[in-house]
Amino acid sequence: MTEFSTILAEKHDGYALITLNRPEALNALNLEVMTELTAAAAEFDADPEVKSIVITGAGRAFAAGADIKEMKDLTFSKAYEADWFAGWQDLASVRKPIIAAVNGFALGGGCELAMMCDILIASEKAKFGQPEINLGVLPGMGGSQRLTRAIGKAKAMDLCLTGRFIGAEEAERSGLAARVVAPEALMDEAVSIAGVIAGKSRIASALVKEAVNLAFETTLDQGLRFERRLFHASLATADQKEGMAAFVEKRDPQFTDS
Ligand code: CO8
Repeated sequence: MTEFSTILAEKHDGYALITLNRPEALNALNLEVMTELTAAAAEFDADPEVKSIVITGAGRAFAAGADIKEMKDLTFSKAYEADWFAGWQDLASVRKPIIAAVNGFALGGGCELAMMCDILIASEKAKFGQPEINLGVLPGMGGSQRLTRAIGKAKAMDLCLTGRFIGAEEAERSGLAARVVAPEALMDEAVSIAGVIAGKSRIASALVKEAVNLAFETTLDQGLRFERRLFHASLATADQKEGMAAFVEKRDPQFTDS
């Protein structure tokens, strides 16, 4: 595993854990974090022993947004020419399930990073928001798009136009978080979800992720057709034969990710 300086990247049995590790800056996302996190995620995506990736933050934040100190003197021409922060798209392209374990502030780019993940679980202490409006800008890593799709126009406009923060309970009620747990139970919950995913077929997980994500991109008719085709394709896998045989034989399946 490559050595990183702004994140911790660890491989565990069946899953990987990435911890944003700039607690003194509330894990603000700078270019180095983006480069390291996307590189670590790509490495784990390519590792057959890793079935899912958990992302969390060290200290009292998941991530308090893009690094304002890095951004404050950025100019349009520099940002445009470098297509600044486009690299985050690499995380959204990871094919394995990513679990966001949101331990504290998930603001601006931090909320957007959590929304790039596939299962978002929140500690009761988590706070979500898109406060870019307070800085004279707007969300830039998907907040206007993924948040609107996740919680609808009314709430997305509320959060993006006022910059107010919402707690974990409101995030779950709104459809942003899948589960809320006590702070001390957060990592156990994330690891337990990773454990459940580790028992499934890696191919089936990737098919699920691809199909669900397409729902954000396409019409219902095309999405349904795509889902059906993927289902047809799943019949070509050894894991489908094993999964269905195990059901009929009343035993646990032994998937081989093939
Ligand atoms: N960037 C840089 N440093 C930060 C950030 C940040 N986003 N957030 C916190 N910090 C730093 C603080 O400056 C402080 O450092 P220092 O000790 O050196 O002064 C340290 O973290 C602790 O923060 P606070 O003292 O402010 O802690 P509080 O408990 O008082 O407040 C808050 C916590 C409420 C989270 C507060 O820190 C805050 O409001 N942070 C900024 C939140 C924010 O506005 N986030 C949005 C940033 S913009 C963005 O994310 C755009 C993403 C799209 C990029 C564009 C792509 C094209």
